[in-house]
Amino acid sequence: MPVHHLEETFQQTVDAEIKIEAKDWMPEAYRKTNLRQISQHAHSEVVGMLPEGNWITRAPSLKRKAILIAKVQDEAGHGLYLYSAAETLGMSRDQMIADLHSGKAKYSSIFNYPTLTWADMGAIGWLVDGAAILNQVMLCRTSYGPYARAMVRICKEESFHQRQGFEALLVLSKGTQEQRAMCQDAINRWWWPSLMMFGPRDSESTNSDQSMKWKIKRKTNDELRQNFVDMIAQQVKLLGMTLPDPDLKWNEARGHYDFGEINWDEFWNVVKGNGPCNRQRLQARINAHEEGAWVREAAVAYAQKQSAKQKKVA
Ligand code: BYC
Repeated sequence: MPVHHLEETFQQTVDAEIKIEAKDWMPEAYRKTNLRQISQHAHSEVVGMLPEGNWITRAPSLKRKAILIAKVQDEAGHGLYLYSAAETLGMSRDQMIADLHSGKAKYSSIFNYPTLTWADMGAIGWLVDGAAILNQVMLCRTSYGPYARAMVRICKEESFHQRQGFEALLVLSKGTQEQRAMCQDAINRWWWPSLMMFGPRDSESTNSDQSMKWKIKRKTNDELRQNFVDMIAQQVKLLGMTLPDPDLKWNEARGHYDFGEINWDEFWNVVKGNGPCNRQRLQARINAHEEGAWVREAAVAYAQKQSAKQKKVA
């Protein structure tokens, strides 16, 4: 069949909300865009373990420590489901990880900020996971089957993450003067970077038009960012805290909150590798990979022994 017929049939399949599966014909650019997005998403989950992992040994109680360990472990799991989904598009996990380590592949800007106090664990859960969930609920309906199915389970786990973060902040917000100040400070530092997670403005978003047409993305960056602001502007009232934006104001005519200008120079600076923790995060991943080499070698040796044994029996 000529390629333009294949492309037409492909678009009709997408428009009919039928999932695209690994063995189906797909335009090369569709395969590449999904591979880019899913692998970046996987890298974000894995690098995302680092800022929170920093607080496991310093959690204020056994209960908080157990919750934090479970959450960080969940992120590792999310990385694994997503690497598997990405592999169906024809790139090995080793190659994806090599691209992360060489700086070729991106991961979310948000994980290049430091976690300075315990309240940051709450702010990450509430704001960062809150932003992630809005994006990921949309991705449960993405057109590529393996990605959509991975997202369903991830979203269930993320919603627990967000609630535990909000609850941790709620406790601080009812605490001493110092605890309340720590809570407000964490919100101040994480608010703007959380808004940046949704990516550049739609007018600057190079991939959005095509990704919307192929239903890889179901909502644009600006739509999701607005949904997030509307949700958080309400929830922050329950904490008795404020968001660090003097321009945040309900707009009756639009039925949405207006909000201030994001510092896009800061965003692009972080995306290009020059944020406060970019080098530290990448180095931590490279070290972990190198230190884990013996585990991979042992697993391969064991698998070889098992298959040799089976061959002998056969
Ligand atoms: N950071 O054309 P655009 C989590 C890049 S993990 C860095 O709009 P697209 C969690 C973008 O890649 C949350 N780079 O792109 C884990 C593109 O560059 P390339 C991670 C960014 O793909 C642990 C360029 O800017 N979630 O939840 O249509 C603990 C132009 O952008 C960012 C996902 O990965 C950014 N923030 O839309 C706690 C969700 N934004 O690749 C929590 C899946 C943009 O062309 N990803 N760029 O060189 C997506 O939904 C989309 O990829 C995005 C961007 C909405 C992020």
